Amino acid sequence: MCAPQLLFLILAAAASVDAVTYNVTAPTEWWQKNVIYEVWVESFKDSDGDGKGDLNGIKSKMEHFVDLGVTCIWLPPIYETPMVDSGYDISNFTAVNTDYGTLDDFDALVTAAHELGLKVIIDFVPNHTSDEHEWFLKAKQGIEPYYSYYVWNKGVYYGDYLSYPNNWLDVFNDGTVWEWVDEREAYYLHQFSVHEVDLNWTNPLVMSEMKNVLTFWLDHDVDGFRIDAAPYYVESSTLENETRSDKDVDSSNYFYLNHTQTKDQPENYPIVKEWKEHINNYTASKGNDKVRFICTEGYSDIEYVMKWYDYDDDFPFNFYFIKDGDIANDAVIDTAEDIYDIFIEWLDNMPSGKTANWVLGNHDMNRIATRIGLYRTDGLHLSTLLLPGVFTMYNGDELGMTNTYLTWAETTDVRACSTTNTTYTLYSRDPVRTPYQWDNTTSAGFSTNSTTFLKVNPDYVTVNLAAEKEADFSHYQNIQKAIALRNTTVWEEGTVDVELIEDQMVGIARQLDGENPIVVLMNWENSTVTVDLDDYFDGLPDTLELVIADMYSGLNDNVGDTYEKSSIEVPEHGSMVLLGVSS
Ligand SMILES: *[C@@H]1O[C@H](CO)[C@@H](O)[C@H](O)[C@H]1NC(C)=O
Ligand SMILES: *[C@@H]1O[C@H](CO)[C@@H](O)[C@H](O)[C@H]1NC(C)=O
Ligand SMILES: *[C@@H]1O[C@H](CO)[C@@H](O)[C@H](O)[C@H]1NC(C)=O
Ligand SMILES: *[C@@H]1O[C@H](CO)[C@@H](O)[C@H](O)[C@H]1NC(C)=O
Ligand SMILES: *[C@@H]1O[C@H](CO)[C@@H](O)[C@H](O)[C@H]1NC(C)=O
Ligand SMILES: *[C@@H]1O[C@H](CO)[C@@H](O)[C@H](O)[C@H]1NC(C)=O
Ligand SMILES: *[C@@H]1O[C@H](CO)[C@@H](O)[C@H](O)[C@H]1NC(C)=O
Ligand SMILES: *[C@@H]1O[C@H](CO)[C@@H](O)[C@H](O)[C@H]1NC(C)=O
Ligand SMILES: *[C@@H]1O[C@H](CO)[C@@H](O)[C@H](O)[C@H]1NC(C)=O
Ligand SMILES: *[C@@H]1O[C@H](CO)[C@@H](O)[C@H](O)[C@H]1NC(C)=O
Ligand SMILES: *[C@@H]1O[C@H](CO)[C@@H](O)[C@H](O)[C@H]1NC(C)=O
Ligand SMILES: CC(=O)N[C@H]1CO[C@H](CO)[C@@H](O)[C@@H]1O
Ligand SMILES: [Ca+2]
Ligand SMILES: [Ca+2]
Repeated sequence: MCAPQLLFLILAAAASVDAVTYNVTAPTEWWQKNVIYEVWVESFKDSDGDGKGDLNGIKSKMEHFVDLGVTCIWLPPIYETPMVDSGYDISNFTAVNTDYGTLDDFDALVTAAHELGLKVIIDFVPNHTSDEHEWFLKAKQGIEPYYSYYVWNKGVYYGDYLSYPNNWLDVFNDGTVWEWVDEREAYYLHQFSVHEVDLNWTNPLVMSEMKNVLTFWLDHDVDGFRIDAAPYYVESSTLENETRSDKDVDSSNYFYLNHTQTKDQPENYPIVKEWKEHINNYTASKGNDKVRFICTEGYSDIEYVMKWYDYDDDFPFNFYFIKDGDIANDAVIDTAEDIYDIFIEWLDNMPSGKTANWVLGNHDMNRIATRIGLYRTDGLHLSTLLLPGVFTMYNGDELGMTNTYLTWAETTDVRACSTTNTTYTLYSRDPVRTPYQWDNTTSAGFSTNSTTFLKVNPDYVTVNLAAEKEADFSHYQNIQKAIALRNTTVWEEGTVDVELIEDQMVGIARQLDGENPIVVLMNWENSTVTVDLDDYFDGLPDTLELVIADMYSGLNDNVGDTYEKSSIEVPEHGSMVLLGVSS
């Protein structure tokens, strides 16, 4: 009785495998295999004891990138700045912030990175300049061509009463985007802080100035650019009011309105395409075959995000683990199905032949470990690292760093300071920007100074790189192992199959003829799942070896064991990476 019944079950199971399998375009260029590591300059490593990170600090830690296996570092703005918005308010696009070092220090950093085979990309911030930029200082005096570099408006009279041209609100919740300048008797537009003045992207001179900025940094040998705030370049020229959103927030809050006039305008896309062409022209003019890439930052609905791919953007950041489309809310990642949906949404919508990418954290968002719990961070990292595409990691996430609690008095972030002592924690980005935790010495090894620009997370005594390197098992070591697995043909070219298993587990299989497949099982919930892989995936070998187990799975001692594919027990909120054993 038993044997035929078993056979029937197997057949039924095989027939029920109706998974969508995605083909993967094999990477041909270096950046397509990247793990990009975001180095938040201010908080990474202080070389001179002033309590702030700097370029020489980063240069002194190059071995960290190599050890972890990252292939590219991304430096957020390192430019001259009054530091109103952590350096995104730039007063000179071609000068280095003196707190961080000099242009020579930058060159030395790039050289040191290149010697180790690492790439360096930098932030390009074209939406706005600081109000202290020389262009704006001249614009305020009415000097052309600088006046027309910015977006001015004389306002609207209601009888004798002069008011803003429309109801647009800035992203940082200060209220209107319009700021009055007496000398000019006009308002200028700012989509972010009042000290970040939007450039006029319908002015060809602005394009030509910003191309010069790109050329300047290309001459300093950068490998590409991460392009800031891409949905915000051009605003609707009709200046129409935006309509009320359905959000129950204060009328000065950005989310009070639907941003149909100030965000995702069609004119933004060709601008980025032109920069990419400019970069390609630069490369051609140098007569070498160095490949440089760009990627764009923008939180929008999927249709607007995917459109970047059609305009020669190598990839738009995939922020769906971070925010929902319209950035009002943190992305919902409460269930295995939420995660499955995010994976599938990107893979389904991405134009064919393009490179996917995954982001779990950055300098603007709550730490991923804080959001989903430390006991689940390995699982989400292992899954996303082993899907095809570029992975962008925020410094410290490889250690399982969590948000640092800061009081209102300790808060410095411009986005939070415009709010109140009871609501600031909803807006402050300081908790994710505290110093990197190198070891258990003074200031976590970040600085010799015991006072640092933001305080060190008190958990540094145990949560630090040195400890995680020494430990038998750690978040760091797991992530390091997953990164190493990306250097395989099956990761590069294998098909990808993503499955939702019993509504509480996400399974991923990467397969390629002649190669041992990679299988990731991530159990999101607090109960054990026993799975027969044949119910979900075709063509796996009978046995698989456990190569990585998450920190809290209780399976750390089982690494190296083999499992039968017909019955794999995945512990509560446990994750496993298995490698097929060839028969
Ligand atoms: C993937 O490639 C295989 C072999 O080239 C082909 O048969 C299959 O239709 C492709 N699948 C998809 C979803 O494009
Ligand atoms: C230590 O850091 C604090 C704050 O970052 C700074 O005010 C102080 O000058 C620094 N001390 C030294 C010796 O540089
Ligand atoms: C930016 O700084 C550089 C180096 O100090 C200087 O040569 C250049 O004139 C400055 N540019 C502007 C627009 O202020
Ligand atoms: C636009 O919004 C402002 C501020 O709410 C309001 O005063 C003005 O009447 C609106 N204009 C139009 C054309 O609706
Ligand atoms: C932007 O620049 C264009 C071209 O120089 C100019 O015609 C226009 O008036 C400027 N726009 C604003 C809003 O200042
Ligand atoms: C405003 O946005 C909400 C979603 O936040 C959407 O449901 C609504 O249809 C939008 N309204 C308009 C007028 O676009
Ligand atoms: C790139 O070079 C081509 C050929 O010289 C030229 O036609 C084009 O305008 C250049 N593109 C940019 C963005 O400078
Ligand atoms: C917040 O600020 C108000 C007024 O500035 C003060 O009365 C109140 O005690 C503060 N609340 C907290 C929680 O600090
Ligand atoms: C500090 O770190 C060192 C090296 O990682 C370790 O040997 C030592 O036990 C740690 N001390 C404390 C108090 O945790
Ligand atoms: C990737 O694997 C190849 C051999 O397959 C090896 O030579 C190379 O060193 C590996 N690269 C990294 C970064 O691990
Ligand atoms: C699931 O397990 C984690 C870690 O043991 C625990 O922190 C969390 O509260 C549990 N959740 C539920 C719903 O039981
Ligand atoms: C994720 C990110 O880089 N966000 C930046 C977007 O642009 C604004 C203004 O430049 C910055 O404040 C954000 O940090
Ligand atoms: Ca320093
Ligand atoms: Ca703009």
